Amino acid sequence: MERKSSPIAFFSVNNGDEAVKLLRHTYQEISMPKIVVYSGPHCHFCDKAKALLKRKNAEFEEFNVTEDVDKLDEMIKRSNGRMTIPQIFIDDRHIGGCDDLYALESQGKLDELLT
Ligand SMILES: N[C@@H](CCC(=O)N[C@@H](CS)C(=O)NCC(=O)O)C(=O)O
Repeated sequence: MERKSSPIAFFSVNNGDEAVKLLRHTYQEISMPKIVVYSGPHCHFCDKAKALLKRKNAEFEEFNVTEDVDKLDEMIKRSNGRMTIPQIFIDDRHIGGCDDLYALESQGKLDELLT
């Protein structure tokens, strides 16, 4: 499963608590799934999908495909021809659109994909 790569950080800390805090933060960064949302403006389904991800404290990268034709092509290819927005990917797994994301949530399957 692909995870976000994290740059190696060099830091100095004053005490153990600070070191633990920094290590925990770094671990969380590394273990977070990589989420991509292809979206556009004035899109109710995009807003609704992003609201659910935000409620879950899931960070995501967002591409406005109405302003970026390369990203639009990428979205269509990655989603096997689907052209509606949003299209959502978690760790390169194609989730689908807003309804698909909410369906995973109501089946109790979303949290495991986000951790
Ligand atoms: N069922 C889809 C609906 C998505 C949808 O209809 N999105 C609109 C924008 S809010 C869209 O892409 N419309 C263009 C089209 O239908 O071709 C989902 O849950 O994501």
